[in-house]
Amino acid sequence: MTELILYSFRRCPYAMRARMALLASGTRVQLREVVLKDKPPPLLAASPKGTVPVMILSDGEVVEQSLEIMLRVLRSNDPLKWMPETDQQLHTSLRLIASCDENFKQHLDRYKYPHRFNLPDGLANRAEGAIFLEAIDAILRSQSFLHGSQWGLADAAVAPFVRQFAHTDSSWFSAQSWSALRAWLQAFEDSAFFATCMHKAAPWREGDEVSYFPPA
Ligand SMILES: N[C@@H](CCC(=O)N[C@@H](CS)C(=O)NCC(=O)O)C(=O)O
Repeated sequence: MTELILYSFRRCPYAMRARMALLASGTRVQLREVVLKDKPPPLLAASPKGTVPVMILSDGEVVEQSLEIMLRVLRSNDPLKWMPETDQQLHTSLRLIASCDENFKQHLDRYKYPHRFNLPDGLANRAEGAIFLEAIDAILRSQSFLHGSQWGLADAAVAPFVRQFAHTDSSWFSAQSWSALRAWLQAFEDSAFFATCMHKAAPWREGDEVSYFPPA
């Protein structure tokens, strides 16, 4: 059978969430680490939009969105029970993820790289992003994880973005009153799961020896 392929970039938060879902579902893929400034032609041929992650299924189907990759692999195998159990819970998780992707991510980018957006600084966007983080902290005060009593889809989808926000100015982040959020993020960063997802891989070129995720 043809092996699954994942075009990925180690530090990309979208690719991180896809790799976490692959790991959680026990799905092995051929890993093709991409240099964003020099995307390999087979990636662009499969997915001309040119973002990562992109997963190629064994029948050649191309899955081009990180959340779609998560849902595909978890729907086919979910031993850790990362998928919400009810439609209502799935709806709640997807709403939170959409708020991260559609709103929080924009503020994160502007907070992190204000000059790219012709902004004098990222402070207004930091304040806007903080509204999402306050909401997450409130959820985490009432339940251990965004998914519920255990880590799941919403946690894996959102944590890589919260991590980037936190590391943009860690002293400022530590000074905020979000103790539940900080503990949740710290546990994620300290986990063996995270370490496996962040395993370093050399950039892939056509003809290279195959490397896999999860790594051997
Ligand atoms: N909506 C896409 C977004 C993916 C995305 O924007 N990835 C970034 C890297 S973090 C990318 O590939 N950017 C293209 C580039 O920088 O050339 C998804 O969820 O997969």
